[in-house]
Amino acid sequence: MTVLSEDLIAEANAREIAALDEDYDALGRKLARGGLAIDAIKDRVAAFSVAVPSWGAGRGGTRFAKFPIPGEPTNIHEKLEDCAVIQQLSRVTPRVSPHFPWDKVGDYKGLRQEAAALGLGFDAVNSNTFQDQPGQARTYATGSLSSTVAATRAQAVEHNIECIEIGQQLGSRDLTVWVGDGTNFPGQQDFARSLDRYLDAASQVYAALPGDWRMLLEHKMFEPAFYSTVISDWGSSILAAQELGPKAKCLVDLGHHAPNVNIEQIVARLHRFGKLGGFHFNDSKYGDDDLDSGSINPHQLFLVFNELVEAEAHPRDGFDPSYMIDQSHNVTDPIESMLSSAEAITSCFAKALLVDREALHAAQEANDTMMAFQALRRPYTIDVAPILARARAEAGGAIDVLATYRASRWRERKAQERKPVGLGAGIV
Ligand code: PSV
Ligand code: MN
Ligand code: MN
Repeated sequence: MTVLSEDLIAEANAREIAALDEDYDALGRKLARGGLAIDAIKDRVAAFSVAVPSWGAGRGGTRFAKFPIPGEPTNIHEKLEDCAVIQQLSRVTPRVSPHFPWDKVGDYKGLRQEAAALGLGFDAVNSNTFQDQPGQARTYATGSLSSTVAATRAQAVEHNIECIEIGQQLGSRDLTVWVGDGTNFPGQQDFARSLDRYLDAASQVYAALPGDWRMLLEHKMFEPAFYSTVISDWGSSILAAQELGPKAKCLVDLGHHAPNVNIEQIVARLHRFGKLGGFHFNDSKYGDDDLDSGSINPHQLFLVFNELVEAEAHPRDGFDPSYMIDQSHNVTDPIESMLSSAEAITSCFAKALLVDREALHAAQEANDTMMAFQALRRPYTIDVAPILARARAEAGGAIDVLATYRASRWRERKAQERKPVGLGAGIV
């Protein structure tokens, strides 16, 4: 079952194919001069994928406002439909990362079948102990896994175990744990004892992981706690992961670091110690902005992928990071943002594949700084769009994803069918 008409995509592609062939052939000749076979790069790109977040399918909003749009999904079923649109057009987003209890339903086996019928699977399951939910016995105002209140810690452990059980029914194999636990005042809590409590509770979650599962620890420097956060940085994250055991890995959300931190170096460090578990891709100008991937600092995204391609070529203790998008779409149609982000992420991967690693390593060994830099600079400046478009078209996706999406009038059609969200006027 396809959500968009295959004919619509085929007709749109027919209008673009001649220009794409020309661009692909020209790029192929350019790459061949450097000893690269464009078809081999295209095959690697065709095998690449990144999961989309169920929560990213709706308009996110900020602490101050939310501006819903007509036709926005209001439940996990409608979110899956929208994710299927992204996958049908882009062919790089075959999995959805669900968040609980936001995506709670009665029948998870049924949900898995529903997703499969739409051409989708499930990625990492995200637990939520950073908000109180209606009917919840204990508040997380004192923290969750690190709370001073034993019954609250037990509740948070139980929720994470429930997420694992749901994930097993959905076919996931990772549990992503981000806790907002921390403090707003110096002296509010003891740094060491908070971490002890977190580790003790997290180890109970860890003990419930099925054999082939991983627990991805997501760190974040601040927000909602503005003085200290229990798992605040990659240092705390890797120490916790090392303490918990081999199935615990670190997840890097690109927006969760102090300003100007060298994230690509963190990636290399985590890989060196076998603890690179995955990513939440997004972009950031000031903090955890959840802006669209590559919209602010595409160069950083490229440098991250450069480390990933390097790591894959030199696996220390395996190499299997989960790639997910984690964005909040406040002023765009979320489908368009995720189409554009998936393209930005995939193009950084493709550019990283173009790096002449022999030349790079030789320049590094010879301390030839300029040539080492040029080994990264040259591929970064190459427009890889024809490679991505060709890979998409061969898989049945759209050459021009955004134009084809607009031509489908998906959102307008859904605006007629779906119930309106909140107070959104929706008229610009
Ligand atoms: C926290 O800021 C975070 O990045 C975590 O991944 C949460 O699960 C997600 O955002 C919620 O939007
Ligand atoms: Mn995140
Ligand atoms: Mn975040």
